[in-house]
Amino acid sequence: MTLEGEYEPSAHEWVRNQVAEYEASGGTRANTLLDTGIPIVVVTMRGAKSGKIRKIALMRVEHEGEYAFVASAGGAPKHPVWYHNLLRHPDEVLLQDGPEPAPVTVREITGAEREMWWSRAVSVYPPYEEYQSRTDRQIPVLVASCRG
Ligand code: F42
Repeated sequence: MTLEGEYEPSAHEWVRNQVAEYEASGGTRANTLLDTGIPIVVVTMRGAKSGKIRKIALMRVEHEGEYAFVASAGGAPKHPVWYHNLLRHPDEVLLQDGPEPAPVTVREITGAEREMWWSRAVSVYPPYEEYQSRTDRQIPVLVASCRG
């Protein structure tokens, strides 16, 4: 499964290398965050302005077939750019968690639903809590559901 369009690799070399290795190995290599041993997933999307195909890696936060995408960007003052892409094109998203990417629909969550997913995300990757303490922005949480 692919999205039609011109692929523009991430501006971050370590991210584009991790995405490339993950895809080339069918998710058997480069499938954790550096040496933490914590699993990641690869998300393919359409750029909000360029319309190009963009790919990023995110921590794997999964529950009953749905996934949370946490727009932490390490606690940076601004949301990561991919957050705007996903809001602009929520139905042009692929999620790769293993050998093959699959189509998903993405939506931002708030309130109690966000709190529930936030605690799931922090239990997978505790540094998210630290990232939130570094910034005044509330770190957005999106949920990806399989698109039939
Ligand atoms: N980032 C997270 O936020 N959360 C995570 O859980 C996470 C885990 C993770 C695990 C492994 C790994 O290797 C990286 C991980 N990252 C995580 C980092 C993540 O993959 C992204 O690199 C990071 O969040 C920054 O995303 P970004 O979309 O802000 O990337 C920037 C640097 C970027 O690529 N900018 C491009 C550029 O040319 O400067 C533009 C990209 C783009 O999408 N442009 C849009 C377009 O239209 O094409 C325009 C969008 C607009 O509105 O301007």
